[in-house]
Order: sequence, then C-alpha cells, then structure tokens
Amino acid sequence: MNTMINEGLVAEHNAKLQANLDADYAALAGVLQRRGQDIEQLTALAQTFAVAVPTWGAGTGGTRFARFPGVGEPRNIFEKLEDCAVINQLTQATPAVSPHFPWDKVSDTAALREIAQGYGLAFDAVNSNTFQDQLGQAHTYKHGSLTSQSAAVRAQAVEHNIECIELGRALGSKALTVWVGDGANFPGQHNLRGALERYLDSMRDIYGALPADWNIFIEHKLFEPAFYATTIADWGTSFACATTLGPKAKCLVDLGHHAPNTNIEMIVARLAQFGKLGGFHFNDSKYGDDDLDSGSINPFQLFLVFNELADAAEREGSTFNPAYMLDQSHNVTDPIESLMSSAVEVQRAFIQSALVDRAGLRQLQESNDVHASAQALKQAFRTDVSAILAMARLRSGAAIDPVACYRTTGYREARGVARPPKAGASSSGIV
Ligand code: RM4
Ligand code: MN
Ligand code: MN
Repeated sequence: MNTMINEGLVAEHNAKLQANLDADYAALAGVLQRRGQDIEQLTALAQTFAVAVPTWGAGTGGTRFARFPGVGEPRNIFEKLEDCAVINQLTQATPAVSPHFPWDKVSDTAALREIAQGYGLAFDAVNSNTFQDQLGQAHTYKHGSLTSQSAAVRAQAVEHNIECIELGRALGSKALTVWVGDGANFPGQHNLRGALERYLDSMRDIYGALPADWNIFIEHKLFEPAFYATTIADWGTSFACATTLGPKAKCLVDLGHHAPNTNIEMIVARLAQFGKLGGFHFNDSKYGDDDLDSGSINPFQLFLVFNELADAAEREGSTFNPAYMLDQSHNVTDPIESLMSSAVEVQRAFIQSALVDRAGLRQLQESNDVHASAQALKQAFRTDVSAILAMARLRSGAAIDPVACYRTTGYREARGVARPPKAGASSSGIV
C-alpha cells in the first residue's frame, strides 16, 4: 500500500507517547471496570468506526466574502486523495472518500479508483452539483435545477445526476446524495407546491436510473442560497419525498442544515423509527450552515445524536447502517488537521454513546426518575475516552496523536513546494 507519511515517523511518534498512553489506558480501564464496563470491548468497537471524508473538505474553503488559499492546498482530485490518504493513515478512521461531481471528474475514472485503492481508500456516496453553473453548460441553474420551470433545465439536471450514478458505479460507490439549493428568495417567486411537484418528477427520473443495490440520499437544508423558501428545507419534506419515491430513497441529515436550537437528535430518532435514516454529514454550527469542525461548538449534541444511533442499532440490529460522512469547510485551519480531529470527535461520540447502560436507562425512564435518567447520559458524555481512541489508533497502525504526529512530518510545507498555486484549480467548491 502507498503511504504518504513515512511509517518510521509514525512509529517514532508512537514510541514517545506510548508509556503515557498505557498509564492513561490502565487508569480508564479501572474507572470503567467499577461501572461494569470492559475497556477492551470498547477499544475493539472504536477500531470498527469509519467516517468518510469529503474530497472538497481537503481544499481550503471560504465564505461569500473571500477565500484565503492555504499553503500547499490540493489543486485537483489526485492531490485531494493524497491528503485523504494522510488523514486515514494517521487516524485509521476515514477509509473512504466522498467525491463531488463535476469538481472531481477526470477522464479516466477507472484509473482514479485504482489510485485510491493504492492508498487503501474506497469511494463512499457520490454527490451531484446543480447549485452552480459549469463552463460551457447549455442551461443555467440561476432559477433552479430539479425544480426549474424549464423542462430543458430539469432534463439537464437529471442527466447530470444520472452521470454521477455512472461515475459512482465505476468508482465502487453505492449511493448518490442529492442536495439542491433550489428555492425562492421572494414571496410569490415560486408556487411552493408546484416547485416540489417538479422536484419529485425530476427525482423519479433519477431514482429510475439507480442500480438495484444503490440508495439515493435526499439532503435537506433550511436556507442558502434561497433565503425565503428552500424547496427541500426540512426533514419533513425530505421524509415525504423519500417515502413517495420508494425504498431506495432515504433522508440525509447534515448537522449544519437546521435552525439554531433545533432538536436534531429527535429528527434522527424519527427517521430511524420509520426506516428512512440514510446517513449524515457531520459538522458543527452556531448560526446556520457554518460548516465548522465536528464537535467544536456543541459536542453534547453530537453525543446525543449518537445516543439515538446506539438506541436504533440496538433495536434494528445489523440492518441499521447509516452512512457517516464529514461535510465541513475549513477557512482558517489546515484542512488535514481539521478533518483528522473531526473524525476523532465523531468517533468519540460513538464510543461515549456505547458507555450508556441502555437497560438501566430504560428502567430509570420507566420509574420516572428524571434526574437519574439525565445523569446516565451526562456520565457517559463526561467520561474522557481519549485513551480508548488513542489505543484503537495505535493498534490499527495509526498515530496516538494524529495532529501532533502530522506536525512533525513537514507534509504541508513539502506540499507548499510541490503544489504551487494554479489559476482555476479546484481547491474547493465552497466559496
Ligand atoms: C451544501 C451541502 C452539500 C454539499 C455542498 C457543497 O451546503 O451541505 O452536502 O454538497 O454544500
Ligand atoms: Mn452537506
Ligand atoms: Mn452544507
């Protein structure tokens, strides 16, 4: 396998930190044992965790005001894969990447798959893009794509999504995620019902092109770029559309796509209950679709989301398998550092949720012991499982402290030389 980081450097890093880790691990094992929990089981569980990395997250993002390019940022999908390989090598928690088309389109898709395989990376859900125009495109998406009033625009948008399915098949992917920015900026601009009817018509055509073992994920988002009425604004609309389309259609929850204070964990519970939870785009936010690093603003919410996922997994068994992906935009940090620590934060919430004694919690709930029920969750959330995550990494061949290890390698500085800024390079789509 091709490794981007010299394995000797990782081993050297781990050798320096291992004695401290062993001590922390033994101390945590004792704490958990007193609660009747086996640390070894939790570490083995942590080693199974995987979250996909978005190719566009490897580039430096921006806001609608400006983008400040990062040193040595990737200029194309091949360089993005190099950075994704670093992230997975040092965390062993991100074995798949999620591509976005046409940003990541290349002339030889089979070769792209082989290069990824060389790094030990697979392809997760493919993402279509009808929220911006591409050079030479016949029709503009200025007034919508799948919901457009124009049959020609809708046909073009449908065709693009079907092309994404084809590209995804060649890459070994099994799902298409559709997010459209379609909506209205002014009351009266759209017939609200008519727009959703056109969306469903278009989606039926895309659905019809799905291979038997594929899913289509419908991603809702409250606002932006439409500021008055987004066609797929909420999970209710997403659920109604997924139900109308059929069993291969499921809902995708991007944590940033809700109004502040929305009870996202309850949305997760509802979608899981009715078999429509397709997957996640993890990130964090304070105001809107801020695309901040997972767990950086509201780690308790992330934990509560995983608490619902653990509950659903217990009820549904192995058939419950939502897709996990990060979807973030890194404006002021090194994307590799942000993506590594975000993957670890999501993995942390996953392990913390496994600390909850579900049978015990049910008893507390049945006896209406409100205080103790709340404390059962709080105790799990307050438990510092860092040593479990670090031990899982060490045992899987990754770095005990991924960011500290990365900083010793000089990787970014070397990319600064190898990847001089290039005009028109697709460093990121989110600007
Ligand atoms: C959107 C949404 C989509 C992503 C784009 C780039 O806000 O989160 O998942 O494809 O951004
Ligand atoms: Mn998203
Ligand atoms: Mn988003």
